[in-house]
Amino acid sequence: MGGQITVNAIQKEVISKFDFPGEIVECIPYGSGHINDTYRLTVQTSEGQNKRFILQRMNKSIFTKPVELMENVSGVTSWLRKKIQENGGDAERETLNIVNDKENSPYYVDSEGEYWRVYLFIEDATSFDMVKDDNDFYQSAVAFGHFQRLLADYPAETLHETIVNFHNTVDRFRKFKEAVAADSEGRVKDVQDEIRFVLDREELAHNLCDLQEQGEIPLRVTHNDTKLNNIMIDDETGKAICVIDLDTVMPGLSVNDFGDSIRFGASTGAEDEQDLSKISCDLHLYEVYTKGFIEGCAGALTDIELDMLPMGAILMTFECGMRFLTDYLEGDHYFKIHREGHNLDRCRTQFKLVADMEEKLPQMKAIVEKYR
Ligand code: ADP
Ligand code: GN1
Ligand code: MG
Repeated sequence: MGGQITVNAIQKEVISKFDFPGEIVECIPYGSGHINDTYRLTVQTSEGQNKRFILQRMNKSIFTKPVELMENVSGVTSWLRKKIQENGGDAERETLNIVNDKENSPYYVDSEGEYWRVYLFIEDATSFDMVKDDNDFYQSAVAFGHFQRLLADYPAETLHETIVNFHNTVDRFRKFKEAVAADSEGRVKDVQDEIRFVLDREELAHNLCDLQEQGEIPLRVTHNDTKLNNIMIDDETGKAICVIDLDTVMPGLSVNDFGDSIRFGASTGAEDEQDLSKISCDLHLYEVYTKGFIEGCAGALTDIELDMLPMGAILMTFECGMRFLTDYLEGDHYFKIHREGHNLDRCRTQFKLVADMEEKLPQMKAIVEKYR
C-alpha cells in the first residue's frame, strides 16, 4: 500500500477483500452526503495508470437491512445497465456499477459487522451542492424524470422497502411529536418557534398521504432522494449522466421526487445556511426544473400528479425540515453534523423555504400550467 495514505486497520481489512487492479495510493473521505461514510480510493496499475473507486461503509443504523438494500441496488443497476446498452449508452458511466468482493459478493461485512461496498468511480463528472447554472439544473430534472421512466416497468414487488414510511409525512409528524414529548436532550425550550411552525401545519402533512391512501395518485418506482448532489453532471457536455445514491429506490410518489429536487436545488442558499435572509425559493430555477422534469417524464404523469407538483415541493421541504428538527431534538443521531446546532440550522432554512413557497404557491401552479 502506498505511503501517502493513512487507512485504519478496518479499512485495510476491507480493501484487502476486493481485487483492486494495483496498489492503493490514496484513500480520502469524499462527498457531502449526510448518511454513508464515503471514500475515494485511487489505485495505481502496474502500467502506472490511476483508477478510482468509491468505497462506502453503509449506514447500518439507518439502513437496517443492508443485504436487502444491496439486492435492490443490484436489481436496479442491472436493469438500468440493460436499458442503457440497448440505447447505445455507456453503462460504466450512466449507472452505478457495483464492484464485487473477492468472494463475488456485492458487499463485504468487516470483522466488526459493518457493511461495505465498492462502486466504479464516475470520472469526468461532478455532483454539485448548489446550482451553478440553469442548464445543470435543467439537465438534472430531465435525468430524474427519465430515471423514473426507465424504471416504469420495473417489477416493483421485488423491491424491498429499505426505510419503512420514508416519505410518509403523517408518520414523520407523529414521530416529531414524540420527540417533542420526550425532550431527551432538553432542547425543546430553545426551539419553540420551530415547534409551533410544525404543529400549525398538521393538516398540510396529510395532503399527499391522503391522496395516496385514496388511490388518487399512483405509486411508482421512484428515487426518493433526488437532491442535486445525487446526480453526476458530465464536466464536458453539462448533461446529467448518472443518477446515484440508489439506497432509497422504492415505490413512492413522483411528486415527491420532483419536490425534493426543488427543496434543495431551487433554494437561493445552502441547506445549512445560517443567514436566513439569503434563503428563498427561486421561481426561475423552479421553472427551469419544472420544464425539465415534465419533459423527462415524457407524458407519464397523470393530471393529479401534475396538479400536485407544487405541493410536492412544499411537502418535501416541510418533511425534511421536520426530520432535521426531530434529529436535533433527539441528539443528532441520524444526519451527520459538522458543527453544534447544524441540524437546527438546516431545519430553519427548510422552514424559511416552506413559508416562502406557501406565498408563492399561485405562481408555482401557474408555472406547471405553462409546461403541462
Ligand atoms: P450518501 O447517502 O451519504 O449521500 P452517496 O451515495 O450519495 O452517499 O455518496 C456521497 C457522495 O459521493 C455523492 O454525493 C457523490 O459526490 C460521491 N459519489 C458517490 N458515488 C459516486 C460514484 N460512483 N462516482 C463518483 N462520485 C460518487
Ligand atoms: C439525506 O443521503 P443524502 O445525504 O443524499 C437523506 C434524505 C434527505 C437529505 C437532506 C436516506 O440524503 O432523505 O432529504 O439527506 N437520506 C436518507 O439533505 O435519509
Ligand atoms: Mg447522497
